Amino acid sequence: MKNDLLSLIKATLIDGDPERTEALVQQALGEGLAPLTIVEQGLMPGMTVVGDRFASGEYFLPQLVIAARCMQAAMDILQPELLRRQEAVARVGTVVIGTVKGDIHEIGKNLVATMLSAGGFQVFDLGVNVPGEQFVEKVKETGADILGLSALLTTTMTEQREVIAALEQARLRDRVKVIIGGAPVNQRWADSIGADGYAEDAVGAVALARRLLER
Ligand code: B1M
Repeated sequence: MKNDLLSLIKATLIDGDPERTEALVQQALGEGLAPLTIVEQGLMPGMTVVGDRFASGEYFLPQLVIAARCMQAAMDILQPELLRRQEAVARVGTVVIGTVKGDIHEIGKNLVATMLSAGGFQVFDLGVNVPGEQFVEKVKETGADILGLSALLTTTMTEQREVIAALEQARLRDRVKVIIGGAPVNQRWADSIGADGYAEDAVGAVALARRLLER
């Protein structure tokens, strides 16, 4: 039954029907499904199909846009739930996060920011298309422990390296841990640009951030 509901949610992204996504997500919560399960087993698989169909030329930009709308409608409902369930967590550190310059993908970054907040971090989310100088300024201003850089495009992942260079130039690199993520990047890329860590998903990002602050 729960799997049926998750499959239906997945299908709404593929079909591009935000109102139905919203209704089914409400129903799933009402039936006791955990918000993160809805994200990981309903919404994200749907988004993966949309992305694959876009890559193969079967779908075009409008289908990407509407799938993003479905995701956003779902996250508007799920985000408060994700935060509410972790209310009692003690404050563990401060994170500045954003999607790098040239890149406007925000869904994954938003999810990472939400999970970090739920995991006890104070989060300053700079949004999308963030220039390196803005990351540097915010790290300076907030004294952040962690800087999170999201990139979804092979053409923008190199910007993560530029931000690290900008931190070095501002003599802030040894004061902040840099974590990176996004579909085209991996641990090897993180190592090659001198980041402190890479996380594959939002849950992994929280675990990584906590681990880095324990050292
Ligand atoms: Co675009 N897009 N897109 N897109 N888009 C991808 C990324 C693409 C892979 C699709 C494809 O071809 N299969 C492809 C990139 C190819 C490449 O470079 N290798 C692509 C392209 C080409 C483009 C455009 C260039 C299309 C065009 O205009 N011709 C254009 C670029 C715009 C720009 O940024 N300058 C573009 C535009 C868009 C929309 C605006 C329409 C929309 C985004 C809307 C929005 O965000 N508000 C969009 C979407 C929706 C996608 C796909 C379909 C879905 C992305 C998504 O939201 N996934 C995507 C295909 C795909 O990923 N399957 C695609 C769900 C989200 C929860 O996952 O973002 O991966 P994700 O985040 C995960 C992890 O990656 C990780 O945790 C998250 C949660 O688990 N993570 C981190 C992310 N950030 C992290 C940071 C961390 C740690 C973990 O630490 C700091």
